[in-house]
Amino acid sequence: MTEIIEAIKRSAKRIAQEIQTTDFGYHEGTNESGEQQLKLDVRSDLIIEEELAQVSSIKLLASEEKSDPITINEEGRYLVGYDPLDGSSLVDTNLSVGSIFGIYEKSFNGPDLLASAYVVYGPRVELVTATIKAERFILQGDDFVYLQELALKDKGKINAPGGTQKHWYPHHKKLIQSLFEEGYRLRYSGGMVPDLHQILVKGGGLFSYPGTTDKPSGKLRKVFEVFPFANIYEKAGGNAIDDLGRRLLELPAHEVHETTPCFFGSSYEIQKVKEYYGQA
Ligand code: AHM
Ligand code: MG
Repeated sequence: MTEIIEAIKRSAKRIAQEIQTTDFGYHEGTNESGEQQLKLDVRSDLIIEEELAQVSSIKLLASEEKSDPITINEEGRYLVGYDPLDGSSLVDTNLSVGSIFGIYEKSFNGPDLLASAYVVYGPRVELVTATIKAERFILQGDDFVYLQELALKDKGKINAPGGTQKHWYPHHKKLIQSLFEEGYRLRYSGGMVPDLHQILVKGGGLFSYPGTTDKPSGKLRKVFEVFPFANIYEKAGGNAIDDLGRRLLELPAHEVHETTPCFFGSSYEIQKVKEYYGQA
């Protein structure tokens, strides 16, 4: 596990450098979700593959940018699912982006996730890991320096509602509106890494990416995005559920690119989600 985290740190430093220097143009091709890939998506994917391929305890790698998992070492214990550059469509606007990693054993199902991590490329480069606790590190020079344990309070002040409002279901509109009526503030950049990071650092709130009339299963992918963040939120004392009120980490992934509606927050906001979704 330590070796994997070290490989993640090496890739984070290389990707941070790449963001500074690679142009923002498109690569010729789309990913499995049908999204056009940037050169930066493809470069970041290669960097992570190169670094993680050096870790002999890894059996399989699955990436948001690859159709199928690739084998690293048949005898390896761990399976790693990653999103090399989440929110990359924001790079041209100079907003923050991130990399997300889930470390699994046996399968890419939620219950088999052992640990997770993400990197935020913003004004600073930060790393958050969740093995036993959720811990925050900041890149200073060549080292990731420990900053703090991340712990959510029972209730926050931030509302980060994803998805296109035109396609929200009526009960979801009511949930979001009710939080604003309680005094919650809108904080949404469109990058799930900085949006979820902000809630963790400020101590609470709700990030939602619901199922919508055009995308009933939502947009965010279980293996690369949802399960890793669910683990981090739970380790920080928060909750992470789907639209049926189930713990996200109890869900299976029938294939690695599968998506799910998802809600991450402190306990108060997650209780509100359950009420408005009829699961309380
Ligand atoms: P990506 O992995 O292709 O970058 O997509 C994931 C991103 C998340 O960071 C963000 O929460 C979401 O897409 C926003 O999507 P949209 O703007 O389509 O609602
Ligand atoms: Mg992504």
